[in-house]
Amino acid sequence: MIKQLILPLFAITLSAAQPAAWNFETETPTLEQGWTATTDQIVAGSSFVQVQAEAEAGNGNTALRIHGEARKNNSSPVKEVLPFAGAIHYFSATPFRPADFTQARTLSFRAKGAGSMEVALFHKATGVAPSSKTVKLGAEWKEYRFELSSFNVDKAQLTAIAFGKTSQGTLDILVDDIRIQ
Ligand SMILES: [Ca+2]
Repeated sequence: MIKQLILPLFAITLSAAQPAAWNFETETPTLEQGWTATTDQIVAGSSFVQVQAEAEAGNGNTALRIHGEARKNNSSPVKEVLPFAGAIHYFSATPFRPADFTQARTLSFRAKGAGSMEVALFHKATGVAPSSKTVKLGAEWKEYRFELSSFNVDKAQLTAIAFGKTSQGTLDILVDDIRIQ
């Protein structure tokens, strides 16, 4: 029921946000383009998030900043949905249309911030339910690298990647150099 509700809402809310293509394998000043906020507000939750490209002081680098809070949902029907707040990137111009990453082996990125965050991969077979991993963040940049196979998703039909939080708490993170290759 909830899944059936979420799918059309995702499509309506986010269909205009994506560029036609986004190259993971070339670091450019605009690497962070194509990311957009996603929260449980689409199912009347109260989590909130801001997603923006943020210039680092002094070194000319730009990173993806995700800032907000995942809040517990107390009212029906939202209580059936985990709180979530984060940034999502769809691999196709149409959200949830699959893209083929058969040739890719790893997902890597740098991140820093407080607490922990989840990195989630979506694939066609499970729709809006992603396969995710939790990473601990620190005050300094750290590189994270995962074998795509460890996510147990179909690489030929990936639909989106997201960074965020699915448990109560604030979110204040920077992510950069995101690559699937
Ligand atoms: Ca960068």
